[in-house]
Amino acid sequence: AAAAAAAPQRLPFSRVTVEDLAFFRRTLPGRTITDPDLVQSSNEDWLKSVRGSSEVLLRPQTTQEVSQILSYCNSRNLAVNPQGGNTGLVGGSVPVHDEIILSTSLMNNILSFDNISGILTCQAGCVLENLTLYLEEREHIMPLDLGAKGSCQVGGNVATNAGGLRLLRYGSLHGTVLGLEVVLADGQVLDCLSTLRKDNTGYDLKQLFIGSEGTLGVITAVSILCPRKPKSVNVVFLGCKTFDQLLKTFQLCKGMLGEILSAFEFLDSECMRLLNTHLKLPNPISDCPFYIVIETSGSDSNHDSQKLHNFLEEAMTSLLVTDGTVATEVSKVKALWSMRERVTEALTHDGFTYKYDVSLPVERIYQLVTDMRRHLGKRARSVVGYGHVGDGNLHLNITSAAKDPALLASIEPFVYEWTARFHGSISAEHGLGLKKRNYIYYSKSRPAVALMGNIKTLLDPKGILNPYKTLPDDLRRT
Ligand code: FAD
Ligand code: 2HG
Ligand code: ZN
Repeated sequence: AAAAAAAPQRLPFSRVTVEDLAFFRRTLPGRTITDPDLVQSSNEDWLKSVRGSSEVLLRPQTTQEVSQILSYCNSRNLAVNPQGGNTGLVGGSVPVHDEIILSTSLMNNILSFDNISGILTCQAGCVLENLTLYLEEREHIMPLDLGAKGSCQVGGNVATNAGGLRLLRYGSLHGTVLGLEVVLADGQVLDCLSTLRKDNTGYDLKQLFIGSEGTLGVITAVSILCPRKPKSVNVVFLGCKTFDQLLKTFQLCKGMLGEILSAFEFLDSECMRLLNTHLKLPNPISDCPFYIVIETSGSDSNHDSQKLHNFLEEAMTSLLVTDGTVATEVSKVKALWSMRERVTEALTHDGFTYKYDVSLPVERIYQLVTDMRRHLGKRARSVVGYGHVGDGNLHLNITSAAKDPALLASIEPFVYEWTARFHGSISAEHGLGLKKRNYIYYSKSRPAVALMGNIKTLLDPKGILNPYKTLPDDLRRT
């Protein structure tokens, strides 16, 4: 089972029988996996921090198959764990006990793309990077981008309401997802796969499933609004002495780059140390306490570079930034981006990692890192801060040589209380999954959580979909 302290008791679901397996094999011939070696990697999360003990991995290809499986599991009272690319960071993507794993990996067909509207419709198991490559050939891009792009799937992105590196420009999936097809717990197919920008015919039901982390239904297809591929992209990597200067640079940047600004991200010198040490990525500029990654995306390279030049001149002469480098060429753009995208990977080599993903008023975000450092002293190996400054979203990560319950007790609830004091969110973009479910009350009122519970009961009366996740234990019906 999962991490001892967090592992909830198994609920009284049925156990998989030989008759159940026979049904699955008839429904999904050759795609009902029970070889423990093959099921193993789907039982463990990307961070290798939680592990389930499922003995069955199902790989449907069609919505109809998903519907048949869920209808059967619901009638048999068998628990199901929907799984996409298994890159989730809160323990939501793997079973806690013996839940059946329902993987969308083989549901990877693109259904349609409208070149005029930019609307893409595809199955949930399409890998984000493959969609990006498909769209780039058609002069478009996905409205989201994240470090896990090579493995995460669009269904998983929608199920977690993933934010990522472009949210500042293109907004959240609550705005860019136009339609969803979802299979409900009892096997009913809910077709909300609209491809309309505007549709006010009553409640916008698809929104319920965006960020529902596999607890309300299995997303089988997505239609999403994709922006045009920008003709001109520049990336700037800058260094600052203080976080206050970094914030002033953000303000200056918004004013001077305006509509071409597409990302404003940061990392601290501790992140840089981990990139240097564990991934051998050299610092592209001189050593500074803070680093900024700014991306511009526009339609006219002369116009964009003129604006960028003016901004950089102002940032340098006003001494907001101490050093910097600019990239326009694709390979250098990628290299600068990897300094930000690969921090998560670098951390995995530093030891056991405790992850926090909070939203706060932007001027507060780094204060949490310095307060945590002071609070923990020498007990932690590294305390690092990075994230999506433009969205007021900090990633605070703390490492130690091994799993350390005493260290954890010093971090939590300190970090949650700190966040609640400034009316922040204890999960800005990764969701609650298994690890954060019981901390929901730091960010949501009791009536709001109770209403979530009622919605869960309405859509999944037997609670078979991703049990033990997202909703706090005190709501769970046994
Ligand atoms: P999984 O990990 O397989 O599943 C995640 C959750 O969604 C689980 O609860 C699962 O049950 C559910 N789920 C998956 N597919 C479906 C479906 N079809 N229907 C219903 N439920 C489903 N997140 C961000 O928000 N921003 C980032 O910048 C970001 N960067 C990352 C970088 C790295 C290196 C890594 C490892 C992770 C990162 N993540 C980020 C976290 C993660 O949430 C995203 O990677 C991604 O959205 C998860 O997609 P997935 O297909 O891997 O889903
Ligand atoms: C990012 O922005 C991801 O890089 C991962 O959301 C953050 O690992 C983390 O804490
Ligand atoms: Zn992030």
